[in-house]
Amino acid sequence: MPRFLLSLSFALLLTAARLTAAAVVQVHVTDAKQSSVADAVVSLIPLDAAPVFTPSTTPVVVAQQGQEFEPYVTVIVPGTRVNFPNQDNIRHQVYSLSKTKPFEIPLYGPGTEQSLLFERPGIVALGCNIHDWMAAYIVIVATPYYLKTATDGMARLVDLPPGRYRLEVWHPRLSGEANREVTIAAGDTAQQSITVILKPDRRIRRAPDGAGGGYK
Ligand SMILES: [Cu+2]
Repeated sequence: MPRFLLSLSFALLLTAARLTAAAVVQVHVTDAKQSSVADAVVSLIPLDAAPVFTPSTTPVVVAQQGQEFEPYVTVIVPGTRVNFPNQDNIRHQVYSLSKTKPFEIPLYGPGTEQSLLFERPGIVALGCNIHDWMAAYIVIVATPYYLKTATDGMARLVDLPPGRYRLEVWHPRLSGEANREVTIAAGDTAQQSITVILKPDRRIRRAPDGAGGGYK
């Protein structure tokens, strides 16, 4: 092949790669005081095509550990099963009053596990009927593109097909809504900064260790 044809086809190949190359979006979530916000759920919902997502095949775990839920915030897609192992030496009674998935698991003991399927997108606030301070959230998002912010308030979403998305941020203490439309170009590494208004932390403080709260 003549050299110019070779370089032409190489150039065309490069262009094609650039048009379809996956993009990266780095989202930084801060509060009104410009402090980084951890445990915020960042999701990108495709607007040009219906999102395709598959539930995780490995079990997603929300444990009861030291009379707390662990982790505090869990993000999954619809159709995901979540296991709730009791890793304490006392019993717990996990429930949710949320519209997305109201449930009440009967009291269950140390070393046992209960499991539930989450089919609808939405927010599920978890509580324990025995330990008032126990609180956690399961966020079900209908998109494969999601992450929780780390302690530096950052979420780095990769492998994004180019196109238009609704960028949504959710946090347990979010006041109002936090979303915007973004257009992602092929091969791009985009930065997005989102400031959220957070309500005061009203979590119930647990009793100091040894001061009660156990229920055998
Ligand atoms: Cu409990």
